[in-house]
Amino acid sequence: MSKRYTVTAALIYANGPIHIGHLAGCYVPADIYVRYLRAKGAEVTFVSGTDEHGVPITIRAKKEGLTPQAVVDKYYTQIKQSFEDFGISFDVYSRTSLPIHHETSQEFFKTIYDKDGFIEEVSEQYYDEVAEQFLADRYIVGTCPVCANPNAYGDQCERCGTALSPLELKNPHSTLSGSKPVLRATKNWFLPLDKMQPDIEKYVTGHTEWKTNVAGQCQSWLKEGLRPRAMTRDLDWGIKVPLPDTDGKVLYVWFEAPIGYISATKDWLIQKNGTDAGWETWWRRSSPDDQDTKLVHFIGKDNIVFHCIIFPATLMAMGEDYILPDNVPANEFMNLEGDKISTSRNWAVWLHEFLEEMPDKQDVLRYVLTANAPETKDSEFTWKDFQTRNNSELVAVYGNFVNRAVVLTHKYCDGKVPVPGELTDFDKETLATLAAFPARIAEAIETYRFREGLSFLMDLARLGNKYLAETQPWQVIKTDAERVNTIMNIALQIAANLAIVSEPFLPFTGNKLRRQLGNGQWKWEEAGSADLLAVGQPIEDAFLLFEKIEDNVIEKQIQKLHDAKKMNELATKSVPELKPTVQFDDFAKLDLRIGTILEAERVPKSDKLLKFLVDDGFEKRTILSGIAKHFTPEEMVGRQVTFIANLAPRKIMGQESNGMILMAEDRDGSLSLIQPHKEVWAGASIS
Ligand code: B3M
Ligand code: ZN
Repeated sequence: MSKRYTVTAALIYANGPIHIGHLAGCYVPADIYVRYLRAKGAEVTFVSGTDEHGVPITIRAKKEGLTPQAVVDKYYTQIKQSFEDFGISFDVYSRTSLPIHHETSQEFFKTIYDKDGFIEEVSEQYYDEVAEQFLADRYIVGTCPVCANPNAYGDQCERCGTALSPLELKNPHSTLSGSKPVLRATKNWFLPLDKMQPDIEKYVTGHTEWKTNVAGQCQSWLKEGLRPRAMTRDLDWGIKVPLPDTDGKVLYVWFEAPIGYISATKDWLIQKNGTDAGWETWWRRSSPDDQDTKLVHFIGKDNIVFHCIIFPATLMAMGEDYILPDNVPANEFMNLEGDKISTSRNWAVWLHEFLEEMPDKQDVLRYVLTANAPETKDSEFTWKDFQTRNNSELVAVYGNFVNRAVVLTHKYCDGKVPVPGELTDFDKETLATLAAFPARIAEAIETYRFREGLSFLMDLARLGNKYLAETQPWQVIKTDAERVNTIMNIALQIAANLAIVSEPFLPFTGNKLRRQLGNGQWKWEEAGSADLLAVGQPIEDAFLLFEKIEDNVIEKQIQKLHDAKKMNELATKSVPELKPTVQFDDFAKLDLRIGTILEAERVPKSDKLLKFLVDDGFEKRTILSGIAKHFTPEEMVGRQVTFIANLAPRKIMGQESNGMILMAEDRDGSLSLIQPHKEVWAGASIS
């Protein structure tokens, strides 16, 4: 084992609340890893924070009608709270808008610049002359050259998935002003990744232990050949480029954000000690063969190349003594109820909402997200699975074992850890199995196989259940109270072990269980022992660690998900496109009139049609209309309506219709009659 660990979890954009996908992809695994390391007594710092620059922030600000600063302030607070609530045990939750980060990333830029580590290049970029600014790729929309989608972005077409550059778009226009952007020359500073390729390749291929999804993405980038990448951008929201005459230029967000891990480490030390002295021990080697600190980045799959290629390249450009990431155990994505999680479509389980409705179920969610973690491929969260895993695993296996051990101890052993007698072969076998568990769990965690680690943990609870089921203390008590003492001692020792190995995965439960068993302060190294609990130690009264979740709770959540998506669809639905222009003469051919409905009835065998008798001023005419799902015949009688009076008669379901009643369709699909604002004479013509 290394001596010291610097563990980072992605600096998420502060442009919205966080959902279960974030937790599953990066934060829960990172937290399991760190809690385990701490329990082992390793020196570790666990840093994260929010990424507060870049176009995602400015886009959100525009959408919410706030300043970028107001957006990041709002979401920083909310995101930080959600992580705390779920027990993600960061040493510091920092933010990239802090002065310490601005200074640190500017120093990085300046150092590389002074070493001639950048190439300066003038290139042509799109400029919006109305908004008076250069346009980030996301601010340019045009027609996709591949699939002709008229709403493709400058970096990607979301319809066909093609990665694009703004220059490839046909009919580009700026989403800021709607104007047609012009090309303008601008100078930027590029990291020559092409020249660095041999070093990067050596570094990446040296890590044969990386996960295949991670290694695969790196290999495909390397195979294509790395290209110089601009580390500055023409934007106004971000960290100023620390060079003269660079107004309107900021550091590329993917240059500075990973440096945010270093700034966060400094922020942590400043909060703790009043100074950032000592930050280097977490990030730099004291000598070429100093291997004491291991750097691990937890991220989601969309951030792989930035952590495995671009950030290491930045660190290499800084000098040889920077520690490079030892591992980047990125996860794939978690889907939700058969569909991709999507913030824009509001298809997500938001953490703050989950907690409002299930305030004591953090561990249940941590459990389900880990048991289903997208470690090697995309995985799926469903509410049914959440319920099943809670009811038939956490309640029926884990909770049931602990509950039985505690209840029986109170019943047969006066609520105290009893004196064990002689061990049977079965006892010895059980204890030997127990002793092997912690190492298996540890190995799984150290190799980033958290799903497997969690399944071993549940196997330990199963071992406890099996032990009680086979030794049957409730039978034995009738004849042999001493034997029951041995049985209960062993069952309680298993429970204490369960508390230790649960702590990384299910910290709330591990802690409750530890307190129930007398508040022992065990280290990971003690796990496996059958002597964790001293004879005579009082055990607290039984309480339920997990509660059954009923069907109606789950149904409500599923309904909520669909409702939220629907609401979002309605809110973002745009009005139907305009039809092509018609000439006035064409319009004048239509005879639009007001009529009064005299009679209304349903059309037999049709659930859509209503039949009306309408007073049109000359006579009574029959008009059929497909609105039976929206109006009853009774509520239509007596109303004035707008209708087309000169539409050629049509036969519908064997009945002749002489005209058409006009309706407006609302956003949610409901229909509204078009009526004069005061009663007019039947037959009034509309022009
Ligand atoms: N902010 C992307 C994201 O929020 C980016 C991660 C930065 S990690 C240094 O998904
Ligand atoms: Zn396309």
